[in-house]
Amino acid sequence: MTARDPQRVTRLLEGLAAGERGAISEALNLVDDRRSEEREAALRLLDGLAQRAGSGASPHVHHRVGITGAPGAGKSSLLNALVENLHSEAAGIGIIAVDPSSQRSGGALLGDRMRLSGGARESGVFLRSMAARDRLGGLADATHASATVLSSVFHWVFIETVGVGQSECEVADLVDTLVFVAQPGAGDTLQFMKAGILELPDIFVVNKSDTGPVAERTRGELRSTLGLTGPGDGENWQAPVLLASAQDRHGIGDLIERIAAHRDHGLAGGQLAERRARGQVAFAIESLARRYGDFGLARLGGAQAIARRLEAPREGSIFGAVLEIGQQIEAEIRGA
Ligand SMILES: Nc1nc2c(ncn2[C@@H]2O[C@H](COP(=O)(O)OP(=O)(O)OP(=O)(O)O)[C@@H](O)[C@H]2O)c(=O)[nH]1
Ligand SMILES: [Mg+2]
Repeated sequence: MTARDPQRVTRLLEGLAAGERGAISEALNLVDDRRSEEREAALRLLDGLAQRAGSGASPHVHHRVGITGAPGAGKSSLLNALVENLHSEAAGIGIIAVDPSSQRSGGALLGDRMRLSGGARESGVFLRSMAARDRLGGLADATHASATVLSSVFHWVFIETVGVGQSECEVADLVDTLVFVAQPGAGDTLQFMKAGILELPDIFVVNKSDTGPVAERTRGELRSTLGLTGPGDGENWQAPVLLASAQDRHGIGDLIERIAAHRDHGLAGGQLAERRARGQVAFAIESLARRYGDFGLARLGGAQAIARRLEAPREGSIFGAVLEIGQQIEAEIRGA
């Protein structure tokens, strides 16, 4: 397919630069294609996007935000409210909804609601659902690649995932800001303490505040539990615990302000750049491991050695580095 259409990557890069919806869809399909013959084209496309971003006025022009939380906590509803609120900014919004299963499709629900809210298609909101069930924990490469495509077009990129512990760890470094949506009275705090990942979210929001005092109580619990992990100072971001109601559109403006404040904090202190670099390495290792297996990685000294190499300063994008390392692994295998 690639051989028959050598101009495909160039055409997609042009289409994305023009913000064409057809090009966005096709690019997302390409970077999510698991067939090996499409892999090189996907990496070349991503490399082209990264180079273009690097040559722009600001390398940090977009903002990737993860929305996580238990099933039914109201992630899609809150996202819908955020999108309505951000609409007026006209900066463009891309959304990746990682569906936990085919039965409960938050992404489809969100899509339906956006159609209901009207005008979303024309006004620069783009939604893509990804099935999580056949990913076997491998969120990093598909999410990073899709987010790279969307953030080449849109200022805001939201990624909705169902949080059950492991997925927060996976997604935390793939986004600039991680928002955890808690259910009133659902024992989220306890679950979090057990999983030992309370420190991952940058912002907590107890949704469904319209249901009464139990939301306020959950907020208090979360706050005191977070207090145990030590107070923030000028350098460390102290995760706020907010109250909101997606249903009543309460607390949405405050949530947006905190999300923006977290990005500004990370930009000023350098944490944002560090985090993006970690996310890139996670992407690269997962992508190489999926293609070549542990056996292939061992040819270049194993995953840790490759990660160290990727952490070192490099010319060019992470996608170019993945292509190059892949070629080296292939050469080693051929030579063996
Ligand atoms: N009372 C109340 N109900 C809400 C609120 N936000 C969401 N809900 C309801 O909670 C249910 C789940 O909402 P979703 O937005 O689909 O939740 P989700 O976290 O995206 O769910 P999954 O994607 O399936 O994990 C729906 O019935 C919503 O109508 C809120 O602020 N108040
Ligand atoms: Mg949902």
